Amino acid sequence: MGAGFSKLFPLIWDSILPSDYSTYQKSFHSGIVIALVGRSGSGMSRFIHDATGSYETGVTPEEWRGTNNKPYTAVIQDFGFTIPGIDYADFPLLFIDTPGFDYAANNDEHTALQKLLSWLQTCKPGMKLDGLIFMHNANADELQSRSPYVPRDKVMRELCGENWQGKVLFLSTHWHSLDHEHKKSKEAAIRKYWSHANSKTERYDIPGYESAWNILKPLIQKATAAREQRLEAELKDLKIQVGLEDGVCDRIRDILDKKMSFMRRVTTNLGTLTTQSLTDAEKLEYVRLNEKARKLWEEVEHEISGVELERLLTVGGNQESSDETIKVAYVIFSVYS
Ligand SMILES: Nc1nc2c(ncn2[C@@H]2O[C@H](COP(=O)(O)OP(=O)(O)OP(=O)(O)O)[C@@H](O)[C@H]2O)c(=O)[nH]1
Ligand SMILES: [Mg+2]
Repeated sequence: MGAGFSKLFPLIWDSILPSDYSTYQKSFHSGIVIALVGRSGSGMSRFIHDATGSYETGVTPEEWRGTNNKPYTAVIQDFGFTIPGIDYADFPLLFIDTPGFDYAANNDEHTALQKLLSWLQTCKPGMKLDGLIFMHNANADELQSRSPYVPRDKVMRELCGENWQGKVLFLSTHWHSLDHEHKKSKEAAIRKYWSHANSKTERYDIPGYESAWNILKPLIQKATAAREQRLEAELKDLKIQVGLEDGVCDRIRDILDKKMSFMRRVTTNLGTLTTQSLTDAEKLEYVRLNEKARKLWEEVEHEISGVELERLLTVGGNQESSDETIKVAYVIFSVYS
């Protein structure tokens, strides 16, 4: 019963239950999703490696560079990450690495985004990006001779949702090998090239863990805040549709609030040199929170009966409940009946 019920309100149960990487395999996705597109060799895979400390095999090896004009990342692929010591359900971060383009005909930002969109629609239907990073190697001269990039609003909205501008970032790499004069002209070229995008530009000056997280953090914090709102909405639905008692709802909300504020703190520390992961006190706090969540889960499972779920299905729940929820409920019910 419990596992099925958790599918009705996935975010809540994902957040209060300790879980493992199996959540990553589930068909719906409630995680934080960051995709990278760019010129081949601009450093997309390297950026994922810098942030996660793994994914080494995704990064172009020395011997490949200059000997092959194909992108090293051959196909679009996702790479799941969580903060070491934290369950994936609590920090479900998914990077999407894409093969670089080369600015030949039909092989530029627009084609890369179209391929990314098709991939998302096939592999992760309904998923919207929380961050879309355009990578660019500042050493390259191509931008000077190209007309400014004009984003296609429809594609951007399909990829990132409304207000996509705040989720998009132009990130330039390979600055260390440029002298002062060259830096100035490259910066001017980037400003011109990106002038229609209405999104931020940043420099990835010193490649590594700290810089990568400083770039990711605002995107992740925004995504986390949106996730919190969705959780709050799920809790409201849970209360109305299943008729959970106020006391139980308050306790679920209390655990969610505590976990959210704990995660906000841990997320803010990402990228600081001293806090690579959790302190001993944070580890203990996290274990206790999860223990409390587990106990609450057992109580809720006890409290929610098949009769209530049946009522939800036959009466149709609250008028405001979405068709989607009812559809999921039917699937679950057919599994349990
Ligand atoms: N990110 C980054 N990489 C750099 C920088 N300077 C040199 N590199 C090297 O540039 C190479 C970029 O490789 P990848 O990240 O694999 O390239 P990619 O953008 O994923 O390109 P494809 O997979 O070929 O499309 C790596 O070997 C980096 O070590 C820098 O300032 N930033
Ligand atoms: Mg790559």
